[in-house]
Amino acid sequence: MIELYYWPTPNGHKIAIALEEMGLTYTVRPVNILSGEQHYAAFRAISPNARIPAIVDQDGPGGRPHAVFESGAILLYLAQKAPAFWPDDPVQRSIITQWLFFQCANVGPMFGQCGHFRGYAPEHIQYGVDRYCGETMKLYVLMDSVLGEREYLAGAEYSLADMATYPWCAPVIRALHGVDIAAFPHVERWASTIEARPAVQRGMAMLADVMKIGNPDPAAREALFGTP
Ligand SMILES: N[C@@H](CCC(=O)N[C@@H](CS)C(=O)NCC(=O)O)C(=O)O
Repeated sequence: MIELYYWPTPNGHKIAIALEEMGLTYTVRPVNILSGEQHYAAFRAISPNARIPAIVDQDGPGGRPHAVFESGAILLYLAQKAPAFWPDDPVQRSIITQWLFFQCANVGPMFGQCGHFRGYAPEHIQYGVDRYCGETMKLYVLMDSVLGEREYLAGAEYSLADMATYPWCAPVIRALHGVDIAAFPHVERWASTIEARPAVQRGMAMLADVMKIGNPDPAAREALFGTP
């Protein structure tokens, strides 16, 4: 049994989607990041950076519980455990890993800061908006060009890279980032194809009612953006 420490955000959705796609048995352990549960010592023992998602595989290697934090590491762990979405071909594995790391190192951080400066900063800081939303647009340009040449980010097959990237390009999130999707027709085609997958719909729906995009109240703001 896999325990999924989760809240319905783009990084959480990646793992909810992957578990659904892979058909692994799991149970959801909600971590309310708006009320500060990510800072509890018990959770930090699993996820030292105090962020969701994290998993504990009660049947880990050697039959012992194994905890994993960082969404990219979780996706790689699950793909190898299932096994699923982890092709035998080392070249294809390498390409998938590259686009997965591209998401974790670029799409997540830049889109996240774009959303922060557009939607959450307590004061309007134009430099922050320009810097991060500008980087976001550059990443959309790159993804649009890649997806103009192939079906999915890592090639002809749907992969871990798409599971990681799609939640950051879902309609409600790209609206937060001020993305005019009509300007990126290949990303739009790709996102629509992924949205139609039943496992993606189940993953995106997980605890969907508890999280609203918008300005957090002061307590949530402190939980999310406060000093240590
Ligand atoms: N690099 C991490 C990022 C995880 C992350 O930023 N999670 C956010 C939700 S999307 C979180 O837990 N935020 C709580 C906080 O910042 O206190 C990953 O990919 O897992």
